Amino acid sequence: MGSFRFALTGNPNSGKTSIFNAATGANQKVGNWGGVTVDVKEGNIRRGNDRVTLIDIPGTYSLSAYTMEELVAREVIIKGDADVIINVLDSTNLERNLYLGVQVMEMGRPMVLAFNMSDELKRSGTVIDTEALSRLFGIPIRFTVGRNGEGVRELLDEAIRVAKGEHPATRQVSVNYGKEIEAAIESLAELVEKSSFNLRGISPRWYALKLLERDDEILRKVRERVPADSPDDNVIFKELESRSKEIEQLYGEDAATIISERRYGFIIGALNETVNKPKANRINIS
Ligand code: GDP
Ligand code: MG
Ligand code: K
Repeated sequence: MGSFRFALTGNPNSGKTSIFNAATGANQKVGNWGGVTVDVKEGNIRRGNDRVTLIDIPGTYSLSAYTMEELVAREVIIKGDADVIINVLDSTNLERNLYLGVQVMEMGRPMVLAFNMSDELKRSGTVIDTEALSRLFGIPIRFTVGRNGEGVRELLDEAIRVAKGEHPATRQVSVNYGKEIEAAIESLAELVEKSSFNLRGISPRWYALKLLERDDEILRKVRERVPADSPDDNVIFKELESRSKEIEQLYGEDAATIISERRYGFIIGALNETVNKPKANRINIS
């Protein structure tokens, strides 16, 4: 018996609200969190002896910019105080949807993936080896159809198992960004962890990545921790500047570009191994 909070994240139109509605029915209320830039909705569910509060972002976010999608996801994760993140993906568009998915994985919170739109996927004839993909990511995957609620119970039960620490496959994989960037991540993560900066349950590695990616919000938050220091006196910024310069000299491109390329490479590699698209109909010319 337990009481858990699950937050829904994912790209716009991946099916979050459909899953939220299928799971919570009429049992919903608009949440009121201080200082949150996005509205939130909470719904309560009982599964056997367990109580689950599910969190969604109502409204349509036509914010298709990658960085905006990620900012919304991260706000819900950090402020929603969620035990488990349910990241919803349009399974017919995994290459794009996993870009956000992997960034959420990098936050290091317990997680489940909903491969939604599985009705469309089936129609397309594409077959995904979710068992292999789940092993690769170290995260459970469930097929869902948000529109009619198919698979939503199983998804919630999976998330409950993760929340209770009962799931065998919850070892989150991390993208390997290459020797120099990994070294920079390691040293920045250590500095972030040692500082007075409040990690809010998010992995130090994620903060290190965001710093190397020149993420405005995280740069600002790290800067706020040392109001008395000039940026030059701040050990985190000093390390960031020297590592960034090193990486840029080595690759001829900034760290953010390399990180983004490697993240895509990881996703494409994972999908190449696990997704089988139907062969295009052969055109008979003879
Ligand atoms: P959100 O932006 O992530 O909250 O996505 P919504 O739940 O609003 O869904 C976006 C659109 O996709 C809506 O028109 C839904 O009816 C539709 N939709 C959601 N889930 C599914 C699904 O599993 N299969 C199909 N075919 N459509 C879906
Ligand atoms: Mg929605
Ligand atoms: K970013």
